[in-house]
Amino acid sequence: MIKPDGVHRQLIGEIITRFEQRGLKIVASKFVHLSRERAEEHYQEHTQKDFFDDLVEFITSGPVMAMVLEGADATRQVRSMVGETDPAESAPGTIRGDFGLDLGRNVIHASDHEDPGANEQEIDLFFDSDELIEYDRIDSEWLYEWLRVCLI
Ligand code: D4T
Repeated sequence: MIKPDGVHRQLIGEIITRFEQRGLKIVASKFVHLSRERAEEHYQEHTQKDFFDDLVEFITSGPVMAMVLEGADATRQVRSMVGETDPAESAPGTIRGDFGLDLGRNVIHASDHEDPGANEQEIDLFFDSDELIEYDRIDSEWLYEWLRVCLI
């Protein structure tokens, strides 16, 4: 999910291009202004943290671009492209390392790959099942060795 700072800073195209070029497949996308209720549910693990109110205020302060990306080990691959929570700790080349400076304005959210089921939960929070589109990328056989082996 590209956060309101990423949207206002016109980084949507740049960020989506990175995911597409990596080989990830966009299977759903939605430009949405989150309600307070949905934002609080999304960040419920942080309810007791002192930054919770500011976080909810920020994430509901403007539109976000939510999307579902598919690919081998996609959650882990995306997290590695996103960088650390704090942009100051994020390596150059990562999204937060290239476009962020401040922990509270870290441009993008991605599901936690170390929390099994988090990605499915978040997909359900943002999308109905009929909004996920099934299709094949035309370059799939060049992205996956096993697929090319099957086709030969
Ligand atoms: P999100 O969930 O936004 O992808 O971020 P992370 O998964 O990388 O990190 P997180 O859940 O620990 O934090 C959620 C969100 O809260 C902001 N934040 C975090 C903040 O404003 N102050 C803080 O001290 C922390 C730890 C940044 C990301």
